[in-house]
Amino acid sequence: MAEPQALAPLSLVVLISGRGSNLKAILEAIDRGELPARVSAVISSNAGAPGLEHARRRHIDTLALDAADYPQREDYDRALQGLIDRFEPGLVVLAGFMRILTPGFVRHFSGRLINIHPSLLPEFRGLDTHRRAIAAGARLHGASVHFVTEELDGGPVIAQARVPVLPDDDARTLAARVLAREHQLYCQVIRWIAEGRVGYDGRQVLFDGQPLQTPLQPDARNEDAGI
Ligand code: NHR
Ligand code: GAR
Repeated sequence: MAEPQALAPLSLVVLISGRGSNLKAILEAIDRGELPARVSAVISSNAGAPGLEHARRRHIDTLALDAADYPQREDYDRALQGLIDRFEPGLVVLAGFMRILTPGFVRHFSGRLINIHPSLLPEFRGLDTHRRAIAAGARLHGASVHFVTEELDGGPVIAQARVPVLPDDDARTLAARVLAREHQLYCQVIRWIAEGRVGYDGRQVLFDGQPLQTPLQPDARNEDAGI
């Protein structure tokens, strides 16, 4: 029998627009040896994104692509695609990336493009999710990781983290509670993809080779059932 081989680390390109706390959580999980991946590049839609600094400090290639230089969305996305392809990533990770991506871009990276969205999809697609969840009287909120398709926040969901909405919550306190869970959730999903346990066949999510019926809930605890 051959010895089990260490997996080659999955090469990631991470796209951000702002703070970059999910990026930071990914880098820290890699540093702790919990994620068999490497961040090959970080690309921001905004040159002033604080998240770029995390990457620079670690001597990771960073790039910023300013929308003002590309009046047409297709041109921006073609340039972005060209930058990403140079790194030949196994996975492209949207981490607080705030631009809608064109169908050609999404098709090019199909099956290797994931996003974390701050709601329990299919609820609250789009922006401003925490305020909208509170306004709707939701008792349960959270985050979802999904493969990106042409349909905005409509791609197949891989995994979710559920978070209670507390009576005194405002959008800020709720966002902070969700964000802490996002960091764990995103690292777990990227680990499954790196291990080859999660994939996408163009239609549905596969987990250990089987179509996934409902989103995974990596650290659901028994008491969640009572929420
Ligand atoms: N692109 C496609 N094709 N499909 C998805 O599912 C995508 C996507 C691009 C980004 C992230 C998403 C989120 O998690 C995401 C998913 C930006 C907007 C948006 O309206 C909406 C959803 C998401 C990201 N962006 C505005 C735009 O015109 C700009 C808003 C701003 O700059 O503040 O691109 O929520
Ligand atoms: C996260 O909450 C992420 O889910 C959300 O923005 C935040 C980014 O935080 N993403 C979107 O709303 C995508 N439209 P971060 O920059 O600290 O990772």
